[in-house]
Amino acid sequence: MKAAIIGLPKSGKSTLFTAITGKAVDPYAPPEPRQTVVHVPDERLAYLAELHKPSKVIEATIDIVDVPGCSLDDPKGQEEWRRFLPVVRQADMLIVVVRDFENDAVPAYHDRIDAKGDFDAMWDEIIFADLDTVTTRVERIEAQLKKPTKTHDTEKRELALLQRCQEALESSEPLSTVIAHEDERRAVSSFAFLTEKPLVCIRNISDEEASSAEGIQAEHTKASLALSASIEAEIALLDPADRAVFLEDLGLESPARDRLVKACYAAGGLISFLTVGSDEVRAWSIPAGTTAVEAAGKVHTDFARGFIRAETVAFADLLEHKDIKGAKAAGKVRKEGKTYIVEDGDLLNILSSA
Ligand SMILES: Nc1nc2c(ncn2[C@@H]2O[C@H](COP(=O)(O)OP(=O)(O)OP(=O)(O)O)[C@@H](O)[C@H]2O)c(=O)[nH]1
Ligand SMILES: [Mg+2]
Repeated sequence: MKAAIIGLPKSGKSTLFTAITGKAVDPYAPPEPRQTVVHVPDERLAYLAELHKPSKVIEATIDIVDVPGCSLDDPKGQEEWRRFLPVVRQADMLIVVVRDFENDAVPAYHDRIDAKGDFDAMWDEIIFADLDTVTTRVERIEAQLKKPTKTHDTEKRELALLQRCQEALESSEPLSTVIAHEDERRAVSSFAFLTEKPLVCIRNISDEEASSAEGIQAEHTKASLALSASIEAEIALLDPADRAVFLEDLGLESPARDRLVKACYAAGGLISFLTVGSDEVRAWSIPAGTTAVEAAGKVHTDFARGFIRAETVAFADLLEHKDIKGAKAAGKVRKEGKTYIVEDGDLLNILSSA
């Protein structure tokens, strides 16, 4: 699971990245994408670790990449944006940061503070990136269809789908509204369209607004959040013991990193399942709707191949009956087959012949 932070220049992306990593970003470093791994906080792991005393506790993770902003209305900026696009396409999710803070020392893009307007400008670029890909491909297939090849049927099918994509993009609609079926998704997966990816919008607000503000209501966002990247970065750079007091003073329940992870989980429709053993207690993130055999494959490809069944217990049932033994005695441990849809907080013990 990878999320890319994108946005107009100086909207506070790298400041947010600092808030996530707790490490200052060198302001003189060349503008290149940088990546970090964020652990998904999960209190259930602490309980399981207490029970099983494993040698390792492993949280689920999300990779987050900070992409430099580009001035999209000058040719040099456009060229840079195109250079960074492959990195953005590799991500499963987009985090768009828009500026809504006053800071005289930092000139605002186009000399205005207009969060919704900036979001719309960014949305246009996202749409345009996909439209560019689609148009190039449509032209190539049309040329191909003029040649006497034997693959015309497949090409015509792809063309029809891409023309529907083109129409949607031309009216600023994301491709997630066009590509609904699994076979369509497979047919276009190599393009890694941006408007198929879930989008989280971050409104980067002024310091004094920190706790009460809301995210911007923009169409096509799956989740939105308001935060002050500079305050959050300052807090993240403090000694861990001092952070809680500052967060509480600001009326914040948790640091930006945890709120962002939650928003990513919500936007991506992600859930976590858990595995326990004497060596490790671990959380794994999966999209909601994942089957038991797919979840087994996430743990180990062999487990999916040799899948027999998954002994399953919901974490809430385990908690109620203290441990797996107690849950078993209460009849809460189920035997589930390949097609079982895994729920958030399921503990899975996968039995496999492999
Ligand atoms: N007052 C205030 N200043 C901020 C905030 N977030 C960022 N800044 C300042 O805005 C400037 C730009 O922030 P960055 O985080 O580097 O912005 P960016 O989006 O990464 O910029 P590019 O990568 O160049 O596009 C820095 O001087 C930050 O200190 C904020 O929430 N409040
Ligand atoms: Mg930056």
